[in-house]
Amino acid sequence: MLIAVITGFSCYAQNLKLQYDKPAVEWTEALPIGNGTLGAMVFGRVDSELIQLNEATLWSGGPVQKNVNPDAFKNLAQIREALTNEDFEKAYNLTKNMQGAYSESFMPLGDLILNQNFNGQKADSYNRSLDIETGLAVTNFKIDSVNYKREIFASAPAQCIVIKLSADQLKKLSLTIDASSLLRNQKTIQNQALVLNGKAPSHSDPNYIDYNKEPVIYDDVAGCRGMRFELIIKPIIKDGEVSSDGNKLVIKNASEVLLFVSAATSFNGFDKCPDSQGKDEHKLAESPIKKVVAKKYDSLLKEHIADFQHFFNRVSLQLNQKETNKSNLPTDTRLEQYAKGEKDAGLEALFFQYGRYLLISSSRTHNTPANLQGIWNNKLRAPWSSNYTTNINLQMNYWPVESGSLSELFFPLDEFIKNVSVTGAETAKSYYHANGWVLHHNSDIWATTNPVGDFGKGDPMWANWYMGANWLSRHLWEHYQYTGDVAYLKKVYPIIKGAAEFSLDWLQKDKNGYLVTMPSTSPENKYFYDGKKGGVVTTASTMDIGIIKDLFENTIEASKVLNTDLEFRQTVSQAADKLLPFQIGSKGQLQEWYKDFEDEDPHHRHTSHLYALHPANLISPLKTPELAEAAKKTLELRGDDGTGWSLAWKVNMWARLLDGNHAYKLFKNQLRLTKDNDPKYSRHGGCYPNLFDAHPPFQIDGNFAGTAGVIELLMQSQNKEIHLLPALPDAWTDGEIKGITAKGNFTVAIKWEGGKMTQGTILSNNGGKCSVRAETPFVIEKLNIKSEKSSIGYSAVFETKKGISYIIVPSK
Ligand code: FUC
Repeated sequence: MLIAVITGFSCYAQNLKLQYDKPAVEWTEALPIGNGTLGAMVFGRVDSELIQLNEATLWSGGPVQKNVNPDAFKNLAQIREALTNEDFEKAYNLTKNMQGAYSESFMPLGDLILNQNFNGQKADSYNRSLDIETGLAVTNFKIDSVNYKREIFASAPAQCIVIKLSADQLKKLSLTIDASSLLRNQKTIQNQALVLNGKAPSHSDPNYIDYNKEPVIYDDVAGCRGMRFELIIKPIIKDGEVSSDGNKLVIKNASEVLLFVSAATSFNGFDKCPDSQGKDEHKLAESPIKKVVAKKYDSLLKEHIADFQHFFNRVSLQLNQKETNKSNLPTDTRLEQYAKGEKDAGLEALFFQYGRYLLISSSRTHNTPANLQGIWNNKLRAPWSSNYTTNINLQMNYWPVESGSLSELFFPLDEFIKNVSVTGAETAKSYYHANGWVLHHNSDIWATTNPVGDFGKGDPMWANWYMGANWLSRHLWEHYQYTGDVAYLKKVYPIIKGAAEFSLDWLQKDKNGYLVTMPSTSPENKYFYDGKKGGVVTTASTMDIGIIKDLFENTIEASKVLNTDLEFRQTVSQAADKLLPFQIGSKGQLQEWYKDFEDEDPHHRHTSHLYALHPANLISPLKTPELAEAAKKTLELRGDDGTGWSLAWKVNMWARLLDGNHAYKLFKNQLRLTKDNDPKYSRHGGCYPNLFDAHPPFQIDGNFAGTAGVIELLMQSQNKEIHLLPALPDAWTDGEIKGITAKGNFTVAIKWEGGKMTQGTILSNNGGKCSVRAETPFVIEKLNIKSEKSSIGYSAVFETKKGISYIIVPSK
């Protein structure tokens, strides 16, 4: 569907479709749809259509055990002593004693299979597509002069997936409908509907653990581990008849088939037994079906599109409109041509909007933020449990939520943070005898907060990382910064404060009187010491210092906004002043470690020590030019390759360094076609034929961070100002972005030609002061305020009125 966007400058159509001329073979060729809770991957196969299903709350396990490792604390003083004596090996081994159980895993729901017998006849005129402006996936093909069409969307208002099968001749639809699940289940036919009831495992080991004979278990003596679930598939047909064959539905000679797919679990909150205290999954799955069966397809589609576009249409992006438009080509062909070096700014804009599409489709369920794969997973043991990994990945998922104008979709993460602040307070107390709350590197729907690793079997390099609570608190603060919602800040302030309280207890004094963290790691890298020994556990990695400094600054700011907690503010402020300063190493780089150690892997995918540059804004070319230069050196040393998410993070970082061309180089790498089974296209970060980010394997964070990165190239709003076109790549000569959000709750539009801004618009949603910066001199129309030259570009400050748009044009 083409939708005209009235931009205020011009009227154009965005053509945002993924399309293919053959069915999906691999899962990463199938097309994702989702209503935030129910997800489906549509393969578009002709005679055996596969629609793989997920439900966002379907996880293995049950509520976390309190005080999971009562002996952990005993090791802490000894680790600190070993670190003071630089006995890194001892510190490493003792740190292992502080691990606990692994997080649980996100589970696949099942497969829906539609077998339509065409007596071996081949289809022609085949095409399938996903329109990301509507969330509608369509498969068309022709067999024996009949044109068949399958349409599918996941509706949030109707809380179900709607499928319509049609043909251009009457009574041509004969098919069987079956479902299966990798989880324990039983199928029945009830009221002409297929019903699959099942139970999730009581525990699943992560996919990288192979020492247990039974990695997936179902014991659930107390009814407290392993949630129940139900999947219902209900057909409504025009003409023909429905019957059953065993546990399959059989449809004969229908002219149109509507299928309604609904599913629910008994998940009732992170702290409730999912079985004995669980919700009634039957009622929950049945209730949407009861409502939709009486509705017309067209009105369900209309309702869905209105709901979806309420979010999607807020932002539009056009790049290089004069370039050859390739939107009529199959998406995989576009990716292949792009890999050969051909230009395709339309594909880049599609990838940008796809991140927003995926967030709208995966982040609308209470307590359940988008996980490592959003809500799409077909494996019993998904990579890294498809869990919440907090040393980068979970946070990255939410980078575009505010700037990409999807602020309401932050609520699942907001609720999750509240949950982990509860379990994390227990962990802080039992593990460290500390106040506040702590979260280590892995979590799940049960709000796990302990260090994972199965009690000493994991590597502290990833398992023992202490900064999850602190980093997530930045998201609460950012939500306030973007919305200006003081009532919200008041509600979440105790959580931000709790993270700061833990950090105050966690910090130790080093020999020079600086406050440092010990133990500490720099996820998931190693340093060399004593010649060639690889060390992991250290004192004060730069990331720790950056995260705590940022947290302290935000806590202080928040307490000022709320005019509260003066004494605590002073304590935090004194601690902030004593934090170990950032250090510049012998290569001119921002040092990653306490000492200027060499990295075991200089091109390591994590660029954790640059946290202060991005996502925080403690380092910037404007505020701290020397440190920004060191950060640049660090990025150069890390190189321009990496996993999907690593490339995306570097896009954001180069944008913050105001180097759009370097950022664009990384962004192009994000769009490198990846296919797991094709040596020509494998072994690199990039994206799959369905534009899912490839770590590889699929991991959705790179999609989201790529979207956020494009915004960072076109507009930044740290340093209490709006910077228009701060890092425009030369490759994007002309373009227009509309509807993005800047901190302070401003809606921003920018248009540029020949690499220069021609117009900016800032709509003030809250009123208040606005500082603007641009590369070239400008004037704010009507107010007649002229920009002044500054160390970087030109800037101006003006007072805004709520609801008023301000036009910014270049001055002669
Ligand atoms: C972090 C990364 C890995 C992967 C995993 C889910 O641990 O280092 O590359 O993304 O999370």
